[in-house]
Amino acid sequence: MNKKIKSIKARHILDSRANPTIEIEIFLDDEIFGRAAVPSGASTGALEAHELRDNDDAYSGKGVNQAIKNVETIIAKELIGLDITDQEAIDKKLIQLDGTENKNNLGANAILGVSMAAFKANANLQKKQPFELFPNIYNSPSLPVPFMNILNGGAHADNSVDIQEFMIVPFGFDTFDRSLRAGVEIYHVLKKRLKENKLATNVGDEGGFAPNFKSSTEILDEIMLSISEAGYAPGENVSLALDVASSEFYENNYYNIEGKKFNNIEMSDYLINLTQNYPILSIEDGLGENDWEGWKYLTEKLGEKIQLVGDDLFVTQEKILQKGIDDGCANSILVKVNQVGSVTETIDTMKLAEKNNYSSLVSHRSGETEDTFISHLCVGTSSGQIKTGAPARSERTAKYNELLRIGEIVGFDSFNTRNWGK
Ligand code: 2PG
Ligand code: MG
Repeated sequence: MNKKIKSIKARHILDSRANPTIEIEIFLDDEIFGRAAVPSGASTGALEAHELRDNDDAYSGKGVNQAIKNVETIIAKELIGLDITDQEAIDKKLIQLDGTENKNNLGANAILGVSMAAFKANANLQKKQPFELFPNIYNSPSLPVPFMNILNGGAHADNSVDIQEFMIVPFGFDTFDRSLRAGVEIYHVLKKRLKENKLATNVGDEGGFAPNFKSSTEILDEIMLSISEAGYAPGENVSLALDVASSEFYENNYYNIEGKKFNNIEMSDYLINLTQNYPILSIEDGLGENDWEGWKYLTEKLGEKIQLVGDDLFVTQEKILQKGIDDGCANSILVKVNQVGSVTETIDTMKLAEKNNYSSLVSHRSGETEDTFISHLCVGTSSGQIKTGAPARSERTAKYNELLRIGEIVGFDSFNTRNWGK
């Protein structure tokens, strides 16, 4: 059994938004290898690890030839011969080779691709599923509650909706596949209702519908009706979640939403008001990534009642999460592997979250590939929740479908409801 890295191959493939992204293969011998592809965001946090793009004439500047070159020359030279079973040593080497805080030299996309491919090669070597190699951070391996983004706005759609994601959370079921079924049925009812109301049924980047609506409350009303019409009980077995992505409309200390200009107290009160009128169990990025004062206020007001998720705020980075913990901001972190750029650092951030009673919501990016690494990440670490878009578009369903396969191994009743309803 050869445990040593024999060769590394990098290539560009296309992501779900017709942009190039990097795919890596790490070979241990002619048969055993690991393959991984890197996702890409649109509403990115300012402090995310650096995504290296060519910025030349090809692909509107979004080529990844430099990142490919970095992998096949600088990285391959140092990694060939390393022990594939020591993920921490591999990631440490990658971070050292780059030498910058935010992976500016080699590119976080290059580094993450190698890190994930190494993780998968190790799983293949050990004849295990990738999820089996993660530390059980929260619990024993379990299937997550899906956060399904069924209506897209903000930077993910060309409509008039300011809030980026309206999600349904089918939490009140005994098994993962039953929960998924509820989400799918509601998605179809929503489509039918939009059609009946002469609203567009084209979809946004994450597979959710993207019609024009005047206000968030109109949308929430429509989703509530769709849940009921599909035969489910809003708040009892299916609740709602939002990703406000408010950094996108935060300017000069004001939030520009639905034609209004709110300061951080008014923005918080707007969100609090929504939670009083709708069964919303989780709000992500309700306030901007630099508005720590607003985050503290919102956490004091709502933190005991619902999940408050920091995405742009924490960008999956341990140090920034520590600041949030110290300052009393949020109670949950969104986990995106490419915001930090390696598997080990992702795990370390999740461990810090768990130690401080912060939940971890494992997430896709709006630009995705058919890679299913995050399905394994959320089951293995037992985060209990995954956000991976609508149950439509193959790059989104790839993650749900992988969870269905994993369910055959870990048991569908290992569904982690986290007592959402109580
Ligand atoms: C988000 C994500 C994923 P993006 O804001 O949470 O839904 O979007 O990948 O564009 O940052
Ligand atoms: Mg977000």
